[in-house]
Amino acid sequence: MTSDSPSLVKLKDTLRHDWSRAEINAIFTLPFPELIFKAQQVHRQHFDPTKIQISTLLSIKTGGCPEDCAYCPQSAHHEKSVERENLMALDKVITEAKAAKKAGAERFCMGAAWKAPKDRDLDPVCEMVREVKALGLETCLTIGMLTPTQSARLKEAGLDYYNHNLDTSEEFYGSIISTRTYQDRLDTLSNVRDAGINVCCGGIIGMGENEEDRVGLLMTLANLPKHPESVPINLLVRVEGTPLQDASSVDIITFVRVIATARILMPASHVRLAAGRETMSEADHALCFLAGANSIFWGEKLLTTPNPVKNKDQRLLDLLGMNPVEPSCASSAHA
Ligand code: SAM
Ligand code: DTB
Ligand code: SF4
Repeated sequence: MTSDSPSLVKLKDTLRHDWSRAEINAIFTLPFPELIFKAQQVHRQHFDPTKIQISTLLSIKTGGCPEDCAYCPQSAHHEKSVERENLMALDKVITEAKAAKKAGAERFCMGAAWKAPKDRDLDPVCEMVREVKALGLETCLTIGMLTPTQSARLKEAGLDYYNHNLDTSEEFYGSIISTRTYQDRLDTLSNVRDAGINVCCGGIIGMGENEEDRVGLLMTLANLPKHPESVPINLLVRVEGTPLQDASSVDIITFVRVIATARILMPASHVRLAAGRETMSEADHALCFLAGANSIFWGEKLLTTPNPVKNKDQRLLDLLGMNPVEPSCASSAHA
């Protein structure tokens, strides 16, 4: 593991966790050229702007989810939800992880459509974490709410990151999900953090939220006791059969403003351009990277919906003169 240089340590010391709504709003609404310039300045203090962190997703337990998240095709509450499947066998997970590594992924993120894992589910999941890590990949899970004991077991198995999104502002949250509360989400984030696992937490843009909700989400994320190491910003994938199938689209400039503001508020975090890239042009991608996004999901599927194929992403990075971060040893999880 490489230790941070003294100057980077100093920069990290200046991270803030007391942003006011007015301050965030002032950043979010800056004239676009000023916003991008500021985001670029901050990005370059912490990262090489030509490097992109690469993660690959796998749904290890698909469909039949008891939660009612309005955006999600895996919720059993929605009419046309995806077919329910059992937990994937370990050998299949390993085959997929090997393929992801070969394709250049640094991190392998396994998702399960659970409200929370049952304690008996945790044994096979811990085994997956151990085996994926042994391949030299960083490990990430997103399997619902966790208790402190479950978090500790996953840490012990070698889990590097846990993804658990706040999705939107506390105020708008109730219009999107009724089966769990915002506080439930915050509690899991705190359990994961206390267990010493890196946190991946972000949200979705395009669910009918307003500007205040976008600012509110960013304020909650940036004012957590420690910034999430990864901040995924998803553009809603409007899936037929979900209550949000006809949600109004969001213009790319607004989406880029969210990315740039996240970059400025959480300067040392990886900001991930997550779901929604399938409908974005190369120029849209370039704007997101200029705004400070420095991570993507690589591979033709997210969990259940399509993502750009690898050739297309490779062409994009070639066009932009950008490169994936070199995979490091999985045992040295870093921010
Ligand atoms: N069940 C677990 C949970 O909700 O934490 C993990 C899987 S869940 C699919 C992970 C995240 O994917 C959600 O929190 C949400 O932010 C994102 N997501 C799900 N469906 C999406 C969609 N249609 N468009 C964009 N993001 C989506
Ligand atoms: C995140 O913020 N986005 C990813 C990952 N974390 C788990 C998931 C996106 C899912 C998009 C809908 C689907 O493919 O089912
Ligand atoms: Fe279930 Fe997660 Fe989908 Fe919500 S987002 S319905 S919790 S799989």
